[in-house]
Amino acid sequence: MNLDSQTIQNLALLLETCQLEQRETEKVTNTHPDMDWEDAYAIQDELLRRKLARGARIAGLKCGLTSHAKMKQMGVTDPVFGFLVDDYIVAEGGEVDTRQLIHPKAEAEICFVLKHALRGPGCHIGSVLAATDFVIPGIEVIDSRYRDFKFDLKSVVADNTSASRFAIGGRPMRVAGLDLSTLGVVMEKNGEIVGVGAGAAVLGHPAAAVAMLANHLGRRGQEIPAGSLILSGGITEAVTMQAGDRVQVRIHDLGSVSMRFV
Ligand code: OOG
Ligand code: MG
Repeated sequence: MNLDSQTIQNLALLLETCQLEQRETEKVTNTHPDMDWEDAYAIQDELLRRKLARGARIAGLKCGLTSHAKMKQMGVTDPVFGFLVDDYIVAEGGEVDTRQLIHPKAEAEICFVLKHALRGPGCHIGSVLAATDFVIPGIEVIDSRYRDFKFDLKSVVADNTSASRFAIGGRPMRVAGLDLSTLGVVMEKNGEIVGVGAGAAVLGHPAAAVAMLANHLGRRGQEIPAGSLILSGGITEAVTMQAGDRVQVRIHDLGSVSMRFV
C-alpha cells in the first residue's frame, strides 16, 4: 500500500459525496498517481464501511469489465469487482430517478444467486455452477463519479466500479441443462435494439467471472456468502440513459427485465 489511512478515508469521502450530490470529479489516480491495487480496494472498502454505518445493507456483488465490448468501450484490460447495497435495488419494471444520478448507462447482465458459499483460490466454472441456485436476467445502471465517464482500472475500483442501480427479473432458471455461454441476450432502448450478444461475451462463460470474483476475495481472506446475488458483467456496451428512456433486456430461456428512467 502506498496511501495512508487518512488519504484513503478522504478519497472515499470525496467519491461518496460526488455520488450523493451528483457531482463529477477527476479520477483519483490524477491526484494520487502512486496508488496501488490494495489502495484502490481499500478505498472501496471504506466506501462500503461508510454506507453500512448509515444503515445500508449489502444486496449483492458485481463483476465489471468482463466482456471485450465493455473493455474496449472503456479502454481497459482487466475485470474489476465491487459491491451493491440495498439503495441500488430497482423493482422489475420500476423507475430510476435520473435526478439522483450523474450520467447513467445501462448494461445487460446474466446474474447468479448462490445456494452455497464460494471461497477461492481454486474456484472455476464447475465450482460456480455447483454452488449456483439459479441464474436470472439483470440490468445494471452504472454511473461513474468521474468526469465524462473516463477512468483507469484503479480509479474505477476506488469508485466501486461505477455501481449505482440494478434490477433483476424474468425467469430464474437452474443451470443444469442450460448452456450459459450460448444464451442469447437482446437489449432494447425505447423498443429499439441497441445491443445483442451471448453469455460467452463474458470471459467465454459468465460463470468464469464469478469464479474470478471468488478467487479475488479468497486472496483477501473473504468468500462469496451463500445466498449472494452476483452480477457477472455487461454483455454488450453500456448504453446512455436519460429521463423518459425505457430499457429492456431479454435473455433466451430466462425471460426479460426492464426499467424506466424518469
Ligand atoms: C465500470 C463498471 C463496468 C460491467 O458490467 O462491465 C461494469 C464502468 O464501465 O463504469 O459494471
Ligand atoms: Mg455491470
